[in-house]
Amino acid sequence: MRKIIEAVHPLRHPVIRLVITTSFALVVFLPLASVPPSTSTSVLISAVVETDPVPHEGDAADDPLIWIHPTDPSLSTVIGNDRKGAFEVYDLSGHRIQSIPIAMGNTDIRYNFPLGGEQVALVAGFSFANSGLVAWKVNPTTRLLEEVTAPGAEARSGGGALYHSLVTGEYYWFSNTDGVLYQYRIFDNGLGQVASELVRTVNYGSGQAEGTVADDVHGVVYLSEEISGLWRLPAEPDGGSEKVTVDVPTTQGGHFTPDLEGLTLYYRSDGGGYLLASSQGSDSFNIYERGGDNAYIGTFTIQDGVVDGVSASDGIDVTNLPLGPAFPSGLLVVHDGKNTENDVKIHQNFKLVPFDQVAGQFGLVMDTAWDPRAVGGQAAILRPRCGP
Ligand SMILES: [Ca+2]
Ligand SMILES: [Ca+2]
Repeated sequence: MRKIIEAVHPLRHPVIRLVITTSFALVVFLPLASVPPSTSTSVLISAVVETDPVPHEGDAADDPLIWIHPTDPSLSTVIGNDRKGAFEVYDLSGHRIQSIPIAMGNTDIRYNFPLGGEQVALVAGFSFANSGLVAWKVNPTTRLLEEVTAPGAEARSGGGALYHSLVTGEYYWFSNTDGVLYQYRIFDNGLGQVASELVRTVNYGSGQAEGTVADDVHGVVYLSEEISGLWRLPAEPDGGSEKVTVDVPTTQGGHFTPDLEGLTLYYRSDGGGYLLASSQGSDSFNIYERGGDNAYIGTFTIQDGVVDGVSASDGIDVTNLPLGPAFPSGLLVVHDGKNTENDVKIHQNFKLVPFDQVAGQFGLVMDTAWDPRAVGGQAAILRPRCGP
């Protein structure tokens, strides 16, 4: 079913509010009519920049995100976690400019979050250190993170992602934990700190899960259950529990090799774009249409180039927005599970890939006009999940 909902931003029209109630529902499992059989031949691409290695050894780095500078996109940063005890900010040359000694799980970013009388770029995620939500605002002058967590802010372990609703203007954190989706509304507690409250719980699966990404325009959330499937669910708190199958493992005729890990979305202004997923077991990445039935497009691998290639990737992030001369058509950032220097394995890091390298290989339609920094900041239209 397709429908268009005109949504006016509630900051301008505060009368528009939905009553959000905590709900608990079993999933209605609606498998896609057919997942096209695997025909993937991995296309080879190279990264052009790698970040400084994370401080801890072993499988430590995990999930990157991209913060886009408000006026000069070449000053944007990559923010990534070292699960063993560091949360770090890197410039687009890969150099570390901040390291916060905290063990974080998955994190995400949204813009224009109302906090302490201003609108801030908010970075948030689950912290192993306090078993709850931790949030920072990005200082646009220093480009560094400043913590703004309210005492006792809740979140669950596992994967997670932020979501901004075009229906209500509210912001949410999703925790994706062992086949259960927990949705928390996040808000200013009145003291300029980010608090959370659980508003929805959906049992959608049974296995270990991590990759999570929400589509603010289409109002859906994608979830990777590591060994069994890539799913799509409604993102609104009252959206119900209808689960759609996007993909299944190659052993079942699909296109990923478990574990299925990080997910990210490439937005286009017309509502089209792409969903990218890390197929960790094959050291590669899948591309799907963002719209329609999320049709599978192709698979690529990041091979050795000016920096070493990428294997066993956990988290990924992408932006369509040009980020200066090095990334004129957007940026893909991925975790590298085996970082090497002169063929010697060293601490893990993150690799930066110009998105046009990906797009060019698959004939993807790019859009450098969509601005993620506009999310939450202006009137917008909630689009139907139309075709690509
Ligand atoms: Ca590598
Ligand atoms: Ca390297």
